[in-house]
Amino acid sequence: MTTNEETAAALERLADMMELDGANFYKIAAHRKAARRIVESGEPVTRLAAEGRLTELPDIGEKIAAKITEMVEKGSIGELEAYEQRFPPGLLDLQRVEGIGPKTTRKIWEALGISSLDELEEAARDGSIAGLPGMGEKTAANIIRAVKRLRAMGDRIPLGEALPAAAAAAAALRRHPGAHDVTIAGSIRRMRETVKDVDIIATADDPGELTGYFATIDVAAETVASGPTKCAIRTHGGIQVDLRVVPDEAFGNLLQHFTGSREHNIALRERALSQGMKVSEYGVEDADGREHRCRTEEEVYQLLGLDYIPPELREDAGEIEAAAAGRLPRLVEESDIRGDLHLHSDWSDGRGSIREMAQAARARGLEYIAVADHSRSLAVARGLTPARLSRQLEEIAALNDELDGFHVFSGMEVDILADGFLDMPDDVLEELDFVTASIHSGFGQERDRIMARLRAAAENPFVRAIGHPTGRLIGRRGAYDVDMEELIELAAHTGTALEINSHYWRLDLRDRHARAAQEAGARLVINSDAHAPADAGSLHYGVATARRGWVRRESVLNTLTAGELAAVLSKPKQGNPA
Ligand code: DGT
Ligand code: CA
Ligand code: ZN
Repeated sequence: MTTNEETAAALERLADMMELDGANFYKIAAHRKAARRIVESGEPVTRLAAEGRLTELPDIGEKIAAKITEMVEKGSIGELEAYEQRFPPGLLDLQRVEGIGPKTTRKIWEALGISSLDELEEAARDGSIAGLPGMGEKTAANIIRAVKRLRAMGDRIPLGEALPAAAAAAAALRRHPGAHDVTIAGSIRRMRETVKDVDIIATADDPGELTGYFATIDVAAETVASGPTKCAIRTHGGIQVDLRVVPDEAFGNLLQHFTGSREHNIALRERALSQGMKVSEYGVEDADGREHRCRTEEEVYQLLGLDYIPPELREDAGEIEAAAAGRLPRLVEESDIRGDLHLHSDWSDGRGSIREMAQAARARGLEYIAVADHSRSLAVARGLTPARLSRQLEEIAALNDELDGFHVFSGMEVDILADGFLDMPDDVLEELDFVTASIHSGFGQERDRIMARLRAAAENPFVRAIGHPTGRLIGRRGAYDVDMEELIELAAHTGTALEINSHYWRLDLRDRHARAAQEAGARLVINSDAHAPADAGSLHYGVATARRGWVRRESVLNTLTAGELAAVLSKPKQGNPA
């Protein structure tokens, strides 16, 4: 039976082949979007195809639905098979290497016959890549680095793909009448940016009945392993989910153990030993040798003489010492976030009107947004000229007259151009409420050039925030060469906020950089970078990243109310003394 994962993979492969073939950009993007929707869908694609309901999924039209149906019925897509005759499959691996697009892949393949990562790496080392027209030593060195990064990601899955699958599996388990506590554990509970698999801990009337049921839930495409208290399945999206059913009286011990991290657990165990205690997944033994089984994690930490440690902090990064001293931070929470200061509308590359984006934010409990469409140099994103921007301002003003209890701030995600200038004159930026400046080009520049650009942006009096400050895309693209210490310093003394971009590919600033920024007194802002109304929920990932970075509410600009923020924005930027 064809799984959603296989179908999505076939569509992705088809899109990759189309890229090699130089096909139309929108056609390729449509196939990729469809693949994502299939992975996200909780329903098996076989059922959707059999019932003729594929086009009910968002972003799936008749043409792509026909290809999916072909895949479901024949196990393959004819168009893809034809491509596979033309291009060796290894070319797709080359395309995944950062800095090598489809054009370069074809060039390298046609010139040197290279069609695998190993061959590519060798050719980058032995000078044959550097010898190709338009390439050089620098390209070859970049290729070696990029291949290394690609291999390091291995099979880890971005959090934003694993979490929906984990939530669906947990929800299905909770619907079983014999299930008591069902909790996601492991790296997902800690909200690590990538995860290997999903761990779920549960208690139940009859463990064997729950594990047996687990293998039959809609989310499960296949059973990987099963036993009386354990069961592992793979979802239609190809993600492994491990369920462990544990006794009620030790639920707290087991949840604590399987939440990890391994490093946190080891440090916890060592600290306990040094105080004459013991801690394991079975219980806590106190200094008098008495064994305690804990129903809750709170009891585990309490017995060890520690304040409760939120899962996002459990990385052995000082949290145990802080908990022992009663000095854990009060972390920012999703409900603290009052507004979203970076999202796009259909004025540039967004897929919702400003009104729709505002409504989606409002439905999520926010009280304001700032529209941050792209500036003109980003032509692929239909970036705004000053003239279009001024028409957008009229639309925003009209919308604000109409909205009650919600405010739309004007703004822009202005491009920091490769030469260091901003893509909009100061007299235009000055008219906007909230300007975010971001780098979208010149990623390969030397550190000095990158820093000069970021410095110019931070020192501009009208730039309130730096968007996705390192530009990394998890597993896909490395950061540009940012001196993080210097950027944080600049942010703090110019009063420019650093963004934690919530898109699960970005999570940029990442956790430890957010922590350093807070320590240096820089402001943070947690934004969705939403391109469609449905993306409003992504703030969850940004907040989790902030929490992993020990970030408190006071450090986050958009925890201010609309009125407080307006008051801040009515005055010039204010930094800390250098
Ligand atoms: P990952 O790689 O994203 O799946 O990360 P985790 O943290 O979910 O790791 P996983 O799934 O291998 O194990 C889940 C938790 O179980 C882990 O965070 C801590 C605990 N655990 C697993 N193996 C060990 C171990 O050998 N020693 C200790 N102390 N804890 C372990
Ligand atoms: Ca795990
Ligand atoms: Zn951007």
